Amino acid sequence: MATNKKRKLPVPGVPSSAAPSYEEPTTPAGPLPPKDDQGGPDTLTPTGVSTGQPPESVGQQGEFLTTAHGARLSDSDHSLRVGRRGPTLLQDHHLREKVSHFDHERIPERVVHARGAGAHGVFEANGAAERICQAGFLQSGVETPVFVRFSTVLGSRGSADLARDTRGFATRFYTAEGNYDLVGNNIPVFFIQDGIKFPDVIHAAKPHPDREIPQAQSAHDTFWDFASLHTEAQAHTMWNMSDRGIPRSFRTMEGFGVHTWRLANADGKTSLVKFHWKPRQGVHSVTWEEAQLSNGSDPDYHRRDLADAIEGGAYPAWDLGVQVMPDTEDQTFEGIDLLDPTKFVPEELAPVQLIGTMTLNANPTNYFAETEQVAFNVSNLVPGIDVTNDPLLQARLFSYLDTQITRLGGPNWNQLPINRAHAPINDMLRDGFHQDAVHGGVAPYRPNSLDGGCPFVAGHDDHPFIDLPAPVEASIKQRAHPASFDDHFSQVALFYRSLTVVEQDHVAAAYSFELSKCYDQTIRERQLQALANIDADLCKKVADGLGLTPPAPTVTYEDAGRSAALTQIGGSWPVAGRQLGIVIGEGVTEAAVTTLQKAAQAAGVVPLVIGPHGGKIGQLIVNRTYANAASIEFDALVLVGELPPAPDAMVSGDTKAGASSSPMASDPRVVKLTGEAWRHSKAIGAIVSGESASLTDAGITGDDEGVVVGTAKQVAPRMLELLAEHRAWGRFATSAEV
Ligand code: HDE
Repeated sequence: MATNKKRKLPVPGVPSSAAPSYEEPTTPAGPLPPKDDQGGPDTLTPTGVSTGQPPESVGQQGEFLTTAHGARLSDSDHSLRVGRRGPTLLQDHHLREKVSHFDHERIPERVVHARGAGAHGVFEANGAAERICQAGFLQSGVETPVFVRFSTVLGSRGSADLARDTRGFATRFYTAEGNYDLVGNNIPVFFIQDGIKFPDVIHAAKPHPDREIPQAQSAHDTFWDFASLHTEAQAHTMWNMSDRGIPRSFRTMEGFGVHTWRLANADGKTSLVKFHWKPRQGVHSVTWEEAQLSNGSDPDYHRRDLADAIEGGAYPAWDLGVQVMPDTEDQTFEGIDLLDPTKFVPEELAPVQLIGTMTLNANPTNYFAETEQVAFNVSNLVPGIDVTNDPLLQARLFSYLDTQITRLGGPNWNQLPINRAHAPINDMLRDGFHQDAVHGGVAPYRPNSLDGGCPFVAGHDDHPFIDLPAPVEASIKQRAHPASFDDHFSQVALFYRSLTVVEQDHVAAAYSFELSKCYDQTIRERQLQALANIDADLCKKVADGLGLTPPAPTVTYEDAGRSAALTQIGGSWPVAGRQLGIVIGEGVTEAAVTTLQKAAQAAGVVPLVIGPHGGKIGQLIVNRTYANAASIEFDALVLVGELPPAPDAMVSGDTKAGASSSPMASDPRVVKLTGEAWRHSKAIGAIVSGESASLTDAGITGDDEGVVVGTAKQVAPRMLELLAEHRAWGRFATSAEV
């Protein structure tokens, strides 16, 4: 994996590692090297030995176009035909090879988590885990290459990034003891307690089988039919309805291993742990309106954001942490059954102890080869990390290996470059579709004497994987769950009541939206009953939204308390990789813009100039125009000087521009942009002496919360402070004030 030197680009997004010539090049040249921000998997043989080749040498070599068997070609634009106007010949091997390969370019997309984005990086352990885990990659100072894939769950590969959904957070550590895959989510609880229900919940959440709609959404009857009947799903559903379901960025998500895992230290002493990824960028979300706007104007919002941040040098980083619980016989902690994946352990009961840091520092070189073909496997474990009897986890141990066989076309998917372990491999697995290795010897079996007894099993001192011995209660064979799995509501109430009023309002609005999209009244009423069992206030807000009467609760349980760690509001975080929109007009004072740009760049923020037309205004390069800028692109906005209507704003019929007879002093698209930034509680600045007509047209005054008016030198530092708080939270009207 290539590691990059940190660098800063003013505006990430350039498509190639070299500027293209205007005319088509005519002199033969080798393939261009990848862009500085790109990395590929290490070049290893199928058995894990380094080839010593640079990553970019693998796919393409030489300066000439060839067939797949290496013959140089002189023409790839014309098929071999009888004369100039006659039929095409079957003997055209190049046509057949080219088209036939194209016909087979697609592989089945993932059944779930089909849409994702990946990045390479490195994990460095701080040594704090040594006392509980013997895994080599967790020992102090050890650096391990990683590949991470973030994803949505429900949508197909081409769906929009900002669906309300759980996000996958899958990390592969290429450790010296074999690959370790931590395949988690951005939400610490799951819909079901037993893996046998997974096909049910996914069938319910996926588009209806008759018309295959809606795409990438839970706002439909089958999902709420299942969730309301199967109340153990209420916990995960509530997290999805909260702001966690619409993250601002993959970079601003927490990650969770969800299940409880069993670790063993060098002395064989075991503990139970929950894994957490804590983003150094903070945990932030978009508003629901931003999510909807983005799905229309930039459906690749999260994918672009991750790639741009890495390309721009704002490398996202997460601390890996563990909550450590004693490995007791009943495997419960403070009354929480650690084998129940619909429950989490509040951080107040077991603090998250940080054991290392992951930094993502390179984009993939090729989406298909890396992000699409990466095949995570929950049973990729290393010595010192073992599973528990969580029935959801147990089913996953089967599913991941099984799914890759169909998805990647056979049993040798472990040999694909992105899946190869960085440890020596000698596995006695042989043959099968797409066998890349040329295995030697005659005895792929044990015991043997013909290959000298090779390969040997590892002794204790050779650090083998150990299936940790675990007592199993004397029992009968049955399909049943323990009584401790019966509480479906207490922690859901805990989650809701731990949020601030702004966040609670968002939850209520999300339920109202989703249920209003259901056609069936019974399903709405049944879900309202579940909400009544969680929190009467929430139930009433949603019932009001649906025009229904809130029902009375049907269950009682002990209050599970509150957890301050669950709110996303109230704090200040690094701003690197955020985007600042700088709106300018003709005749702008360039010095003011330069001051803003310099201040932004010094903080790692990407300044994007938005002008009335493309190209340049004075010496300033325009990155977006009034016509193509979308409010969701910018985390904060500064209006520089007066911004009168541009000529194209007046074209009648331009719905985005507004009516041609607009009485506004400012361009209506700037007013719309500013109004949206206002509604989404983003920081807004205006560089004017006196009043800003654009602010006034958008109904905003200089005294409003999160609004700064003044000179560039006054506005720039204040904007960065406001940006660090993510939003001007006080601007949201809350139900508490009504
Ligand atoms: Fe997955 N899951 N899952 N899952 N999952 C897949 O594996 C499955 C579960 C998660 O970026 C599939 O390679 C079953 C929990 C992520 O490539 C499949 C059950 C959690 C990803 C599969 C679960 C996850 C997957 C689809 C219930 C959070 C994306 C393609 C027993 C802890 C990985 C693939 C990537 C992907 C099955 C439950 C997270 C079909 C049967 C719980 C992040 O094998």
